[in-house]
Amino acid sequence: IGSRRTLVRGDGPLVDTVGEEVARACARYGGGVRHSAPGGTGDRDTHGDRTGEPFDLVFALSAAGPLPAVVETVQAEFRRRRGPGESGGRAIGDEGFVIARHDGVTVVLADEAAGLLHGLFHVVRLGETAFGAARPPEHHRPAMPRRMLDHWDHVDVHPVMGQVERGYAGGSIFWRDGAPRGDLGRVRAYGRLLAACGVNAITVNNVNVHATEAHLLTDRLGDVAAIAGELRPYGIRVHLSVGFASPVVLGGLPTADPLDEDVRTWWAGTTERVYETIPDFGGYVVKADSEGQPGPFAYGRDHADGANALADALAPFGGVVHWRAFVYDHRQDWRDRSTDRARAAYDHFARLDGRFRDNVVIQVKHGPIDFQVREPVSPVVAAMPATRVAVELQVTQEYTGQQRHVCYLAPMWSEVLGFRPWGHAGPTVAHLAGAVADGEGGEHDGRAPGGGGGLVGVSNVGDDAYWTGHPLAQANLYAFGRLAWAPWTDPAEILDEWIDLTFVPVATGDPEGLRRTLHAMMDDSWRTYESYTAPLGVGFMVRPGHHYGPDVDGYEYTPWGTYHFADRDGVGVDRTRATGTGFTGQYPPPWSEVYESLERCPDELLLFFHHVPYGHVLHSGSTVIQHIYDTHFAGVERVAELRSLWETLAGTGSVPAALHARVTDLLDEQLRCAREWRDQINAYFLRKSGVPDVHGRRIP
Ligand code: BDP
Repeated sequence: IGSRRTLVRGDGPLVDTVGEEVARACARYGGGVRHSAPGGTGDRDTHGDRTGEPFDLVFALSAAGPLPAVVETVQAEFRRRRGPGESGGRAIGDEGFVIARHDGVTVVLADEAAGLLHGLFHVVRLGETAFGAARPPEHHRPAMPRRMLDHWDHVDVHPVMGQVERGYAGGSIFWRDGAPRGDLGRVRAYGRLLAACGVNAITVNNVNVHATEAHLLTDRLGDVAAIAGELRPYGIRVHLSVGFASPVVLGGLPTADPLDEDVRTWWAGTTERVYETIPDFGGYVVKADSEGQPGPFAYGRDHADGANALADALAPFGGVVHWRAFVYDHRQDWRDRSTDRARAAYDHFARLDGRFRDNVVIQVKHGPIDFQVREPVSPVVAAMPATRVAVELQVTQEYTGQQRHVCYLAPMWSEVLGFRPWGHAGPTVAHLAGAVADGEGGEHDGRAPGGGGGLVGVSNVGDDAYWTGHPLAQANLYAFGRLAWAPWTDPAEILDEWIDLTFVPVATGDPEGLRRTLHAMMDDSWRTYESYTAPLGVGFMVRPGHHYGPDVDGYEYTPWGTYHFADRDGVGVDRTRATGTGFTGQYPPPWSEVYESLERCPDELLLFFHHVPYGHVLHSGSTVIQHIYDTHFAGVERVAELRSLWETLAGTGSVPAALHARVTDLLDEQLRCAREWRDQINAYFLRKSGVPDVHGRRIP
């Protein structure tokens, strides 16, 4: 872009951002930019700059007429291709854009400025190809309307969790020691990064709302407004995590009962003041009756009563409440099988379907437990056809290596988004979360009337120089945004884009070699991580508290959870209807039957659904116990290979030296940790089962 002559046509803050982005690129590469508001005619006939030279690139808002002739041609061609009935005024859509190459000019056309901004980043992604052969108008628009990152940042430093709960990339970019960091330049740069990934909403504080952050809603709202001000030019709306007890904590009321009139008035007045300060405020995120957070149960109300009270306060301003379904009794009792943690969200929420306001989004973790390396898709996603549902992913790698291990998560997310709860003929999870594929009319079976709630990710960003601690963990941030925009994209293709955008511009070495090496390291890294950690879907074999490294029985005898039930005879959790907790019954057919059946249950989830003897033979032909040994040995070998692959890039100029050194150190830690996992898991199961490894390998 920077070496081209560019015309930016339109007005408004986001169009200014596009103009500034192009100007910034030009300052580096010597192109030229002309930014003209609607009504200007100088560029119409010649589609050239002041010197009469033709433009190479034009960004134009469809309403910013009269448009340069080349743009009009592209617009007409786009309409012709869309066919009758769809050629109305706003066919491109809120955040969509049309890109074409015609008559030697690359044209980006949008109905709204946000679309132009996304078009700009698309041109950056295309690189030189954007200026090659003629290309007919291509229409791009996000599949999901809301693509949101939730920050688990604390305003105060939490005594146990630190500044960022489950953060592995340094401190918060927003807060330090109870106050705003004041580095608004960094917040602006973050907005730019997010927009380039396709994200359009964030929450700026943790879902566990402690003393100081509660005040962000009222007397400290200015701190939130300052952040919103920096993110607005990149089309990103700010949301706030709020405590359900706010009317008591902040308003001095004796109750937070959602049906109490004073409570409702308090929420209405408070919310009105929020919108006076931040007119484009997104809404609230609430974790209620979960892990010690207050909620409607205290008043004998249910989660629909709770969510609707906040939704009513937000509705006049177009705001939404993201109400999390992560509700379980963390004092579960295994004498009562129905207290299975996996069942809890469905047991609480499914029966409330139809009772939520249109501006309530139920935010569901992708699996029924808690972001483990392998879980089935949460049955809640398919259980609420009359409710808007958002799917929540964990971009921060709490249970997947904490940004010290290479673990590219897009393949996992892609499996989740592509899962079809009703089998082949039904919609995917992406559809249920609101995704509309290009060419689809907009309605799809199973999607809630108000549209789906979108995709939410728990952010993996901090104040680290590489943003994400592990430089390769940036790929997860990028992939989150891209999958929220286009859930059907191949994870390997997303990785390619990320490699091109991140390394190729600075690489002096062989870009193809770099690409091959990074693919070899990252494509399967999630499965590699799974292979040397918790096997076959059991999960939670982590050290309690911080959740890094192995501890097979760390949580096994706590009331918070029981996850593997290993004894001398076998392992796994019986969640069947026949003899277990009955969790399989929360799925519609065919999955209720597939998971119930020991014969049909997929290997990778076997121990999530069944308790089996160590000698049970998997579909793969191996026994459970031999599978555990084999995958743990192989996983460590694979990490050693990753380490060698990365070594081949040393000194090649393909990646900056400091970055190379950082990743090398992290790979050393990954290898150390993978060996620790292998040895503990293998030793544990060897002792429990007494069954030796058929290959006689050393198990300490
Ligand atoms: C768990 C985290 C905890 C979060 C919780 C949540 O360990 O820090 O508060 O999820 O989602 O995975 O609220």
